[in-house]
Amino acid sequence: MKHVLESVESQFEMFQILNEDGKVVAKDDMPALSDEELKELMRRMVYTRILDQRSIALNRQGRLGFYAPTAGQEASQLGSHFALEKEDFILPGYRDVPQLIWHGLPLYQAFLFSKGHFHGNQMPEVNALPPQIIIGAQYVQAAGVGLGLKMRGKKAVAITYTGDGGTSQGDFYEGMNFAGAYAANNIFIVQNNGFAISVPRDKQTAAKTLAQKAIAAGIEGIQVDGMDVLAVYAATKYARERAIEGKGPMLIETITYRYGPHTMAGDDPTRYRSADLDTEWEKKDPLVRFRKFLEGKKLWSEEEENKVIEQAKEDIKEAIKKADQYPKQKVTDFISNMFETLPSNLVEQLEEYKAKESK
Ligand SMILES: Cc1ncc(C[n+]2csc(CCOP(=O)(O)OP(=O)(O)O)c2C)c(N)n1
Repeated sequence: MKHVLESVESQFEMFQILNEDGKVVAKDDMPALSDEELKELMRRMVYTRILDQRSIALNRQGRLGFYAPTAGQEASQLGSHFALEKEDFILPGYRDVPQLIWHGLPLYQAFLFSKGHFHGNQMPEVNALPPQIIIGAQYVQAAGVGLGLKMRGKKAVAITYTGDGGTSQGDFYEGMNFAGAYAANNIFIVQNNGFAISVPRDKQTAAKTLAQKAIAAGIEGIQVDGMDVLAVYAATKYARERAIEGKGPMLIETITYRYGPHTMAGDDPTRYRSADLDTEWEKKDPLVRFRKFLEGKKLWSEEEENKVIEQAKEDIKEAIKKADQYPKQKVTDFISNMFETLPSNLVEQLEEYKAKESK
């Protein structure tokens, strides 16, 4: 009897394709990506790292508001996104803006989101919901979207993201349980970066892995090296294929790390993380690892990387200019953009503010 838990937990060994030296350790699991696709994955990670650095600087200059840094998590975010198609729906958390951008959200809108402008949450051309601040809550919404896609016979999935802290929320279980019961078209990602703001992962749960939480919902679960972009891609691709075949959702735990603070709102990670831990994780860096792999295949060069960096800086300059010049929002804007059909109390408020704004 006492070995029951151990035998469950031992099934969740971390899946990896590239080790820290960029060497393939699971040849049979190597995804079938063309050289151009492999390079595109690298381009996206480099671009996103620059976007993160610039966003932090823009925040410090007072040109961006809310911002949750992404450096360290590129493989988790972009590897999972690369397995998606345009018709798939993303239900992101506040840190998952890069996936929205690569799904088609214009950069200036991502900046407007950061400025708290309603237009940053408008996704007419992109299959996505606005980023959710309430942790875990997107799992419930995602289950609904996943079921909707299934009922309409769509060959598409709803993918959602939370962090290790989010797995302690009731919504996390409710969403997965519902999606499991209806074999909905879902992929549930937990980006386990070791900390929920300052709370370490081992204070969240006695469970050895977060992936094993799939078992209670009767769905598939896997733990993946979240610093290995190929492993994250392969796991998500597999999950997507299963889901659209009607085989139900999957939970993917990516083991990752955020180098920066939780958000730019005053968090100081040196108060809860040691410099040694940071150094340990920097050795696993997703960009360094994938760069080594690509260089080994003669697919990447410094020149190529510099081109991406210059392009990113150029795009960011244009986008922040556009976001800065975008018409300021009025109170009536965000009231009228909150619901498709406004509840009666808000109709009253809308009228009140319309009158004030016309003065
Ligand atoms: C339901 C709820 N409770 C508390 C908070 C406050 N809060 C914001 S972020 C956060 C920690 C989230 O950590 P994690 O889920 O690991 O995600 P990460 O920020 O590391 O990506 C908390 C507790 C919240 N947003 N929602």
